[in-house]
Amino acid sequence: MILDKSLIQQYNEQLAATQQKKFNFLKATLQDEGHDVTALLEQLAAFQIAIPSWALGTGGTRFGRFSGGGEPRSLEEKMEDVGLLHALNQSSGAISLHIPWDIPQNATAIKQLAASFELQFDAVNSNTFQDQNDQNYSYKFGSLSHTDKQVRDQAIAHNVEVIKHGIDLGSKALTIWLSDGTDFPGQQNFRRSFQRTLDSFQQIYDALPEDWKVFIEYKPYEPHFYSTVVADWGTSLLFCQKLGEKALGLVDLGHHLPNTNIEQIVSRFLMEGKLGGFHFNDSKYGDDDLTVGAMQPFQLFLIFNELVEGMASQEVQNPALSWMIDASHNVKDPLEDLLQSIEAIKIALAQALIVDRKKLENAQEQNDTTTAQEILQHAFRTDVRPLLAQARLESGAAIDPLAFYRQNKIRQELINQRGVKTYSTGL
Ligand code: LRH
Ligand code: MN
Ligand code: MN
Repeated sequence: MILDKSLIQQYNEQLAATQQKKFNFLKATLQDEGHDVTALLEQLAAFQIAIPSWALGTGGTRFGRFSGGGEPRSLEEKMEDVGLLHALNQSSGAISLHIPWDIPQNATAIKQLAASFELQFDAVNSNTFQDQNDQNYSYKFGSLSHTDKQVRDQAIAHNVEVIKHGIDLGSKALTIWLSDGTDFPGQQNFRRSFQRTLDSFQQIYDALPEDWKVFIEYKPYEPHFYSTVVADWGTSLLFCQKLGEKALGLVDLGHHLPNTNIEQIVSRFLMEGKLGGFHFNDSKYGDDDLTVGAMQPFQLFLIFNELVEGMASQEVQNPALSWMIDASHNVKDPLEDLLQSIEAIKIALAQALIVDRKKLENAQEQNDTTTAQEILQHAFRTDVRPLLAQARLESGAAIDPLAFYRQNKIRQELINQRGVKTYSTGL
């Protein structure tokens, strides 16, 4: 489904007066506080978040999937959905593919299609956490860490294949998430598992083109429940440091034990110039993959606070980051869910951008804890939504993408085109 842009314009005209009123008030407030509102709008408009190809259908639990209908049935239709999101908010100008869930059969045609929706390809993801029908060896007891060299070689070859697909599409990074781990004490030797994995990573690293990066994603448990090989940010960093410059850590917000201070992890990675990117989602218990900002918006803000501070600091030398969503679940329309996630990410970014950095630094130097806390709370409690809406309006997106989506019955239109019983590939 291709959106007629004049529909968005007409819709915005209806909301323009109210938007103007809200924006003028916020603009004046922010200017009084010393902010350059034009610069803020530019930063917000430029910020793009990649949509995972596996999040466009319902998913999210191991126990069942309840399709709402109209799900994309092919990679082409997935890209159409991302194109739709991008047309609605002008903030989703990239897609991240999971292979072999989404294999680009004809890279040239896929690239052309992407260009027609103004989409780029962010990191490509490999999958050695599931067995495929045509593979020789099973990953039941691991892939890149496996005790058997033949299994490791098969998993390495898959990653090299994924890099090739990425090259054909113009992607510049490979994300590796390993499910490798153990379920019982004594099942494997921790040190040897690490060393075998390092050796496998090294071979994949050697296959990376000059201008590519590899992101090493960590996760403490699931599907294995005693240990995982890349369990935490420390292990990820260790691998990255051993591998070299192109290897960077990937922070999936759901991949932490409860109450972990993720913002501090972000700061540490940045300090070492080793942060590659994010998989945004939210959670209450574990790797829940819920809509970004649904549970812990303050944590999200604190993460962005570290990012904004770190990326602006002369002391930090970190490459540009990959911003990706990794969320999928069962009860909401996936497109609505993604619109909400993007909004939450941009709210956190905008709030982090309006933190009074000088005053905060001063309060920190003076050990004025109350003032430091007040400064962060003030930014977090500012309703920045009119700023986001203004950035959208000025870039031709819908003032309120979700309301537009509902008003124009887009899901119904997708169901009419694709059918009620549709299940897209993914989790
Ligand atoms: C693992 C994970 C990883 C996978 C994706 C489907 O939990 O976060 O990023 O590639 O889910
Ligand atoms: Mn992830
Ligand atoms: Mn995950």
